Amino acid sequence: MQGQDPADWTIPQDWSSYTPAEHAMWDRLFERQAKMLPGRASPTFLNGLDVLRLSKPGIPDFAELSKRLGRLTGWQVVAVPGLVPDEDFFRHLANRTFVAARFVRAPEQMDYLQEPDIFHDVFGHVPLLANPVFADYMQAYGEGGLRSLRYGAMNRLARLYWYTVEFGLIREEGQLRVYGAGIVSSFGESRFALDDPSPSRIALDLRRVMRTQYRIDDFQQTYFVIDSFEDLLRQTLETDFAPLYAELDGASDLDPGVVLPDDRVFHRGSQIRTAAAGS
Ligand code: HBI
Ligand code: FE
Repeated sequence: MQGQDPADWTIPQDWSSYTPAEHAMWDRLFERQAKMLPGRASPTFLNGLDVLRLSKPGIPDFAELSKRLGRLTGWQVVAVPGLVPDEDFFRHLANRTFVAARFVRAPEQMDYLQEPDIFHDVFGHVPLLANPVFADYMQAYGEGGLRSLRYGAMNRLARLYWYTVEFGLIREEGQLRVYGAGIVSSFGESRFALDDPSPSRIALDLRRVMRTQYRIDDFQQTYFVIDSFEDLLRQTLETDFAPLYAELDGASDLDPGVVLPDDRVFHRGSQIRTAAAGS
């Protein structure tokens, strides 16, 4: 059992204290996504749901989940009160520990909540940690995050996390699929990210993503597409980030909705949703 040490931020999940209403909320959220994700989510994500037995009813017990996950990729899931400071978050990832909220959203938050709850963190993030390549990527991200703090470049790495781990798309068998936790855990955005003409869909390039700002209060205006998790990991491991951070210091930030001439564009978004919201 992890301690209460502040830099650790972990707390007991206290699984037995969940109420029937909280278990029912998890089941409602799970059923809704499980019905609409086949054919829409990356098969790697769907496979993770299966091998981790996340499809069984009720809120997962992190101790059981961590045993299964640990056998597959060495990752553990531990409970925290909510968002933890970046440095502590990175250190957990570098140690193959995924920190997950233990609270379940309220019924009125069914369709949107700002702060990640257990459904976002466990249904959204944990299945891909069962995949060895993505498990390596998340650990490399944590190690890179700790290094980025020395260059004051945390915000650039946060963008990479946002446009891959949270809101990433992947092209598999020529089709675009969702894999980002923020998308797969969201009923509305699982559709919007693939089907809606409003957002752009652009091939991921590290430099491009690290210059691109993001919205936290609405669906994304641009989704970045990777060719494979292997390619994402390779780009990250092969990059020497120190000179990249220096190079990016000379480049301007990009608004979330722009399309550049040398972007590899799968879909040029109309940005109608944002224009309408802005009016
Ligand atoms: N804390 N618990 C938790 N979960 C996250 O996903 C998280 C975080 N702190 C910071 C953070 N994510 C992002 O800003 C990372 O890019 C650092
Ligand atoms: Fe998240």
